[in-house]
Amino acid sequence: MSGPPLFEENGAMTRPNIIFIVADDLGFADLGCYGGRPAAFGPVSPHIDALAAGGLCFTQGYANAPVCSPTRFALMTLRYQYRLRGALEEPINSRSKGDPRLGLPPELPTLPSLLRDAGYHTALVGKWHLGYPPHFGPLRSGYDSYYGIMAGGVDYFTHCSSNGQHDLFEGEEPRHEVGYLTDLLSTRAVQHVQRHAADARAGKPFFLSLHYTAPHWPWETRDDAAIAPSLAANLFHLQGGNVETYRRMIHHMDEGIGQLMQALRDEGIAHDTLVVFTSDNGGERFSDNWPLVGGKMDLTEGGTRVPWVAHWPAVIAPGGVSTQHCMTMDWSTTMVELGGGQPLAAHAPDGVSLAAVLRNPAATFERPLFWRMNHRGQRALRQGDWKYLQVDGHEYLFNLAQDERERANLARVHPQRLEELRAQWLAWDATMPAIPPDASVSLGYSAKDMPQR
Ligand SMILES: [Ca+2]
Repeated sequence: MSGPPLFEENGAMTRPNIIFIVADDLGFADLGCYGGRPAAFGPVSPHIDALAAGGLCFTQGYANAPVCSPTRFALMTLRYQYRLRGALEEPINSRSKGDPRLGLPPELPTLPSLLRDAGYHTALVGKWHLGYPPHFGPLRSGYDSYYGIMAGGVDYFTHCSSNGQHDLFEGEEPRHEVGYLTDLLSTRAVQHVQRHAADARAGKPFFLSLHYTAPHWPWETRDDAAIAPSLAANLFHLQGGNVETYRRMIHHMDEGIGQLMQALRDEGIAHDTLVVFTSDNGGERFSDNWPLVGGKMDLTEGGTRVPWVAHWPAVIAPGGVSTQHCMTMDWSTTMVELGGGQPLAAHAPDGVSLAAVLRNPAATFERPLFWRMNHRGQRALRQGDWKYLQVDGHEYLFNLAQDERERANLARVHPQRLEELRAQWLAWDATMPAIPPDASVSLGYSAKDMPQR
């Protein structure tokens, strides 16, 4: 389980501080380091691009789901989210408030609880989206401290969710602050690093989850406070937004990440801190998922393939690119392992550790990845270069090495392979609880609001 970088010559184990940064609905090609185009104001993501240049970029990394809360269940539990009733909501919405089934059960071991038990200080700054108190909440699932939002999305200025209720909390107490949410989260993260740096240097590492809501709707930049009151009735913001606004929202997050990295350097702990950056699902309406097709809610590649950047000077060589196939729960499993956490046998991870890949990006291994969605009856399996996909009852077979845009359907060319992969998917699905009839699918808009492709 451990390798050279975890042990000093004297045998003492050195464990990294860990900062896990999640963007919300950020697409595969929204960042410069993933081929994104510069905006009119300049590069969109210079600080994240610098993290990639100084660390390791994954080109074949995925989210556990193409929508928010299911991916977060997997992130927290190190397991396929389909095992939990709350994760079968696509996604959890404000109507689930008070429902004792629809959240992350506090008795389960989690990424933060396993790290806390291993001696880490654990904190969540940002979005939770795994059910509401009194039944659920970050402080009940392993975080020592919490500052952020409980819902799937809030207005960046009023900090109210779709049902109009205030949704910014310190622990479980409402917190009222003036400011643009992305900046408030960045400031908190920087303060957190400053507050815990001395402990970290003295041997008590920290685990900080920094879950931005950017660049999720509503389409507000730091300069758009004036439009916030007009959005309260519908945060989906179907009458607004554009690519330039969207890119500025990413840029504001990127600036915060730049401040965070500067704080790590100022405190002298950047070398021994693992920073991971990703998105919880594929991009939404203004996102760039090129060359992938589809987006949020889809099991085509644009809905699930997301950026994965890892930066850890003590261990990861700069400038690396990895083709390792992986998904969210693999990263959770990796972080628990690097932190010396011990998953419980009764809740054995479905995730697989990527620690060896961080040390040697050329050392890839076979990693079949499975998905399913209630929405449109979608199924997907990635196995090597091949992908089995079902949408609306239609089956497809793609060779992603030749066609990652999933336009060249090989189902009739390779019927035997299609059959094998379908059988593999069905065998996996049989190990997961079925989708109950009352599981909800929530779409914010339809073709009557904007044309589909
Ligand atoms: Ca999301």
